[in-house]
Amino acid sequence: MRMSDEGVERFRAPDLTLGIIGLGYVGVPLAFEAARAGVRVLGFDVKETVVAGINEGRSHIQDVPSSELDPLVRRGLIEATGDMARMSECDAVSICVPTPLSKTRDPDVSYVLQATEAVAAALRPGQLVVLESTTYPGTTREILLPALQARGLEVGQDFFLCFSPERVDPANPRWNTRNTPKVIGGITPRCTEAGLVLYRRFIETMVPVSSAEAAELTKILENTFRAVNIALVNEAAIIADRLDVDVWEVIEAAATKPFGFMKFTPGPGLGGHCIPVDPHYLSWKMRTLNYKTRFIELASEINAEMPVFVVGKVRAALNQAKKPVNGSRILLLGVAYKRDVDDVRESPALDVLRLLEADGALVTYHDPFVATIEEGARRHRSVDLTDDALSSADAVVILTDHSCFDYARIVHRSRVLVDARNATAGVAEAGVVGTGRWIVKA
Ligand code: SAJ
Repeated sequence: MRMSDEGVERFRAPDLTLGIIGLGYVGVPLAFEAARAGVRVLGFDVKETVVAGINEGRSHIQDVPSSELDPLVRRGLIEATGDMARMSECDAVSICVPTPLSKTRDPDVSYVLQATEAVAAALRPGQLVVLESTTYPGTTREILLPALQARGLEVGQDFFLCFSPERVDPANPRWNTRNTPKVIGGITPRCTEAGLVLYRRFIETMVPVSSAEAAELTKILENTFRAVNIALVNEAAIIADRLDVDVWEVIEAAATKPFGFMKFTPGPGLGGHCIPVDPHYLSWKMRTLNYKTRFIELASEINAEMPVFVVGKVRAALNQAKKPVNGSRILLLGVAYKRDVDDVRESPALDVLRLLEADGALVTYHDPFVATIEEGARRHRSVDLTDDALSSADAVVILTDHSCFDYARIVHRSRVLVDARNATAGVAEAGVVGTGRWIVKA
């Protein structure tokens, strides 16, 4: 069975249909950019609410407003479905499903496997398949390729297969799916070529590399770089604390170096669904090759220590106010994993909450982006940030430095205040108590 003669050129056709499996923070912006460039998109998702919402022109993704999605849906350029059999309608398929960690902190590629099975079941000559989900080097060749070739089709001849990592940074005001350079590596050079033809229709800059593994490792390196450097400044914070030095002052001073230094800032730990997770995919893969990725393991240990360090500061601040943690009313400000997002996945704030409750504190939180959180068997609701909520708390703890917070008001109204993000640095009334600027009032 030979590929249709069009081969790579097929992906230039005006009547191309691009399938996107997974309509989340990666899939929806990808669908949006492709459709805006005139490529018909058929999105696949297992959540009926997501499918229904998209088909009604409603976006559930911060970075793609419904007002911009709706016209594309009405023009028939974006359609969503839960029917995986419709994969056969697609000339190309981008797989944008989650790649989380399992409970044992090992790669969970179950979503990738499910998507691969659906693509393989409908695979036909001429199709291009691209995995975008962040994963360990070797996934494309070891998992997707055998499943697809089992259909009797030859990669690079009868179909194309690539890896092209997503580089979506939610809420980033400058970089989006269209203008962020996109790496791509195929199982064969013709696979890479096919991927370049497709993506160059709606991505400004494509960066071809020599193999799927090179593309997979590129993405993991990018995010491991962040995890390790964040761990470095977190260890610097612990070191500075023991030396009675203000780590933020030191980092600001180091950042004046115009070359050879890149600023990262300490905080309550490492959150998000990318940075804390992706390096463990590489660790796991390298263990199968009898190699221990020491930087990754050490960074993970140090980043995991930060919630304990912050709780230590809360304990010290309450102690100065002659109060035990046990029985104290503690208000957490911000539980999202980083500023101005609504995502709590792997958020260190949840660790801080868990540790304080384990010590008997009565913990509430306020986060304008996060209405409720499930912590163990407990459900917490975000409380209103009233003056009374601030002044009646035995301690207030800033864990996420959302831009919308009025830090002068928080400093003024709080009796005891711990700042894990140095968010109150510019507030005149913020007295520094103890080392660094962790304890702002006590
Ligand atoms: N963090 C620090 N100190 C820092 C930077 C981050 O403690 O100096 C913490 C954050 O609060 C958060 C975690 O680390 O809890 C991760 O922060 P992040 O800025 O890396 O945020 P993410 O997870 O949204 O990372 C995404 C990534 N994008 C992709 O994977 C496509 C990452 O590669 C981007 O570099 C990052 O956004 C970004 O630059 O914003």
